[in-house]
Amino acid sequence: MSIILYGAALSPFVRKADAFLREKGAEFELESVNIMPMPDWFKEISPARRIPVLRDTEVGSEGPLGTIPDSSAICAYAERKFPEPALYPSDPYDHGRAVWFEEYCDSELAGAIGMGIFRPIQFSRFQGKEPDVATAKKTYAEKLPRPLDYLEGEIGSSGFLVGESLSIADISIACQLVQLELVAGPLDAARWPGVAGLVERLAKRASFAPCIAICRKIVKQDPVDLAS
Ligand SMILES: N[C@@H](CCC(=O)N[C@@H](CS)C(=O)NCC(=O)O)C(=O)O
Repeated sequence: MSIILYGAALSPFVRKADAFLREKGAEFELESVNIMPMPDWFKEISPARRIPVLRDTEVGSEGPLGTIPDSSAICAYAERKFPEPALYPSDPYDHGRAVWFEEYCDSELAGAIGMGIFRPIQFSRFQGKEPDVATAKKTYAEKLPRPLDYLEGEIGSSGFLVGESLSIADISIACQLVQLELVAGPLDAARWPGVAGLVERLAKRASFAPCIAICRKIVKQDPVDLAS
């Protein structure tokens, strides 16, 4: 197999690259890397010390040659390597918007969900501690509504963020919200119907389902109710 994706299913950024490659119908292998602590061989190919990193063995099979770090760079690479189906719109404005949503979800949404909710709940559990529900509830109440309200208003009548078909924008939002769902249950569909519907549809796709199934086996505990 020429493509290897290094990472761990529980990372929303690995999930993004994984789902993107699956939507492309690309053959690849997800090779698990434990980053706590990060092995030396992986540090050599991950200058930012983060997962995911992709290796294309047709380009190089050892060391940094043939590797691409960062989910956004990986998706941009995969779009060129496997052009069909296109997951970045060809229209210049739509393309710009899709890249913007990718960036927004990877930064604003990921920051609130990852640092403010997932870590306080799940990392505490991994360490054998009680989940820090107070921090997660505060984030849910104070930091999550603004990005979700914004994204809710951007979802078109097609049910997608940009244009009439699935794009990197939809994959990016779903990857982060699956992270929320793993520890806090489904998003409030009465408050954010467009976002909740989009995530529900994507989570059922063959591109997302395998990774989510692995994550559910890792996160065994019942979701924490953050809304009350
Ligand atoms: N911008 C990066 C972010 C990747 C990232 O933050 N990955 C996390 C896991 S979810 C990581 O590797 N963290 C390592 C650490 O915090 O030590 C991307 O899109 O790939």
